[in-house]
Amino acid sequence: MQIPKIINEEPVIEIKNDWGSLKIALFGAQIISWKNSCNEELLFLSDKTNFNNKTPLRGGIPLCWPWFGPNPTNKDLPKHGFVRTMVWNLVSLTEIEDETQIILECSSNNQSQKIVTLDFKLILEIVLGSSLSLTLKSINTGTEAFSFSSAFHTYFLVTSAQDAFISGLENTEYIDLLSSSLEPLRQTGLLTDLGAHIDRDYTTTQNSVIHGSPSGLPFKMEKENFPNTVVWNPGESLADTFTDLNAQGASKMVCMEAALCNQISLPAGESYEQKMRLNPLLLKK
Ligand code: TA6
Repeated sequence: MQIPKIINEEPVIEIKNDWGSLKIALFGAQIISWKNSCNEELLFLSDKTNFNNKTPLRGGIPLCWPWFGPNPTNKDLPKHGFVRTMVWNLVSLTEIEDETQIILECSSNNQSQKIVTLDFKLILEIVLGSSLSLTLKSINTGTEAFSFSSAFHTYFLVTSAQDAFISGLENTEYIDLLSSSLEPLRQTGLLTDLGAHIDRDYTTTQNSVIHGSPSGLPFKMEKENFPNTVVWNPGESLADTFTDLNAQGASKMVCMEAALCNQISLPAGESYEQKMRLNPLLLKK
């Protein structure tokens, strides 16, 4: 088993195989780098990320759980839940033919019980192969049902957010989270203008494709049990007000997120599996 390296004071697992490489911070089980076999970075990580083991890391693939966005009943609770600021355990790292599988786990503890009294265990399987796949298993280890929502809040690296675009959402409905109206709107054509402030919840979606990676490859996001696709960029001027991002960073990122925005109930003793696969549309090996 690999001993995590310490990068910026964070324990980080580094994986390399014929398909590329990954860096995974145990803090949040967060993938903070994914490179292809040509050593080209595919994910955005802000230069201003706070590596302080307290605040969420700005970039890569944060995991939002047990709620996505603000907590539905208590706005004082941390946005996007709390497992992105928990330290996860590395369970196994296995080579399966030319792919590498990493299993990470986290469970309710004193820290999480101070926020909400849920008894849970999460198992995250990451597989680096021709695609990058993440499977999250949420297990209710308690005696009562609880509700949760979730997301893989992926930050894609793009050459220019202004020029990047998303296909696959044409003719689907979305809620504009920047508007006070919750009236659904309909996407006509490709989703462009991703450099300006955008925050949209496409409510019933299948696969979508992001175009504009410096690798030259479009990336298809395939998902199971994540009905929503959320698209977010703060835009340059808002990004400049963040402590962990700036205008230059915002111009190089687009979040295209596999999300379950409406909470679902998980009965005691049961589990629920959700999957996201990121697939470069032309493979380089
Ligand atoms: O997924 C979009 C969103 O919910 C936006 O509203 C925006 O705030 C973003 O997530 C980032 O949230 P964070 O808590 O990581 O700053």
